Amino acid sequence: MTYTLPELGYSYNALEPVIDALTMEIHHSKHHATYVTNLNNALQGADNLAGLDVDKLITHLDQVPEGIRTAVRNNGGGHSNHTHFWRWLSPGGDKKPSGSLVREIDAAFGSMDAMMEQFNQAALSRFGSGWAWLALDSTGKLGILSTPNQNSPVMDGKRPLLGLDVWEHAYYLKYQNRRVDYVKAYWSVVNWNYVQELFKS
Ligand code: MN3
Repeated sequence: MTYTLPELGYSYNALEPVIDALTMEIHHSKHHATYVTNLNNALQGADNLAGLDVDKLITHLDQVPEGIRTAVRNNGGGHSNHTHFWRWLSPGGDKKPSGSLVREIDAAFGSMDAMMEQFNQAALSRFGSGWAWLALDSTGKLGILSTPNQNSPVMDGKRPLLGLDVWEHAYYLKYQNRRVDYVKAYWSVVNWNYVQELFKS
């Protein structure tokens, strides 16, 4: 089995004006597609690994041969992160979380606004390329973190609930150097249904 580029589930212009169509098209059909291609290439001949769910693959990087470990970290991480990312986005967004997730966020951060503030800080203080995350640690505790490159919280035994790509390729065409505007605008297109689905699973 080889890894494949997932469908977006909406059109490239569906997130306008928050994320422009050209950015979405290049991000999905070029950047994500390249991670998939490079991951498949790296795993050629490693038949015991190539069939694994990508999150399982990157959870156990220590079991990946050293010669391809960096390629699997970067491209497996890239494939996992972007596969989630397309689902964290939804035209118009899905309003706010509800039920047990809201209670959990309130308990961990004090309020939804406080969680968003911490998440924004993580996204803005990530130097260079990477991601900001709302994630569950192995004890089930919610936290905010950021990772460099295409590293995923999964690689540290955590479970991402929400992530934001802060690589320049995710926003530069529309926002140029104004990462702060991109980060703030993100909240209006977050698909909370998917966040809750991940929280419950
Ligand atoms: Mn990206």
